Amino acid sequence: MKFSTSSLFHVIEVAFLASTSLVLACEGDCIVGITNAFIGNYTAPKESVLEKIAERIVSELIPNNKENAISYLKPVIEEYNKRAYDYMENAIFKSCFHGKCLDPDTGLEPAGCPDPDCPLICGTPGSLIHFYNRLQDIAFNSTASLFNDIIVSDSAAYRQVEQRVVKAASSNRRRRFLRFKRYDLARQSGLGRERNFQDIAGRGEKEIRQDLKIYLQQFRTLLSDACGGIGNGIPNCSWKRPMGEYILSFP
Ligand SMILES: *[C@@H]1O[C@H](CO)[C@@H](O)[C@H](O)[C@H]1NC(C)=O
Ligand SMILES: *[C@@H]1O[C@H](CO)[C@@H](O)[C@H](O)[C@H]1NC(C)=O
Ligand SMILES: CC(=O)N[C@H]1CO[C@H](CO)[C@@H](O)[C@@H]1O
Repeated sequence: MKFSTSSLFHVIEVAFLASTSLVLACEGDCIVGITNAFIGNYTAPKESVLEKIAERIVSELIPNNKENAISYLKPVIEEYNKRAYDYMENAIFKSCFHGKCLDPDTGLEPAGCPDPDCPLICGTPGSLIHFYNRLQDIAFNSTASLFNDIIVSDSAAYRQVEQRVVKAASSNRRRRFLRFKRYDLARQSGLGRERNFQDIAGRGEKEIRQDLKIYLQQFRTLLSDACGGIGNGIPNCSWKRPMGEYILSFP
């Protein structure tokens, strides 16, 4: 009696584990939750980098700027926010962590899968834990690559930023030019001075566009710095412990 009860239990337990391990994977809420968690965690480092870039743009290209520096970047920030979820989900799950965890040699699911620590790359919480370093690198790369995409692709959002900056920079040059001209007229020297002013006033529109793109393309490098350095394993953008707990909260 004793024997048969426990073996019955055993059968039920095995059947339960087998049936659940077939459905347990990082899908649905797990995918959405983890994607959003990384996007949320990147908010602070990303914003600090955008602020640095915006301040540099203003200080180098728009002296005497009156606007909030970050407002020049608003169109690309909005575009980024619009695309961030799909881009991150695609990078983490569609491109990497998906599918069943079956050992190619045995055709079986290895120990530790789907939880808590699964030694195959697949779509389970345990796999995200086992390959956490890879996961954190993907999240970093996705954050940096999306921003770069928006900049280098000459997206509509990027062109709006360009227009705003060029406009602010040239109205500024115009103001300075008028000031210079008044000074110049007062000194009663003529045209030669105007041409000279172009040199000190600095950049024409083309150069402003070039510089703007260079500053914006610093995003990846500055994000790496804010994260404590790619070479150091981005310690400040790992969030290994809270993220690990969160990942394992999914069955
Ligand atoms: C970074 O992300 C982009 C876009 O998802 C991808 O094309 C590229 O291969 C990734 N690079 C690395 C090193 O993962
Ligand atoms: C990384 O985090 C540590 C500990 O919170 C902090 O002292 C350090 O300044 C951070 N590094 C960067 C680049 O933000
Ligand atoms: C700094 C930060 O935002 N940490 C959060 C990262 O995401 C996990 C999972 O949502 C949170 O628990 C952390 O607080």
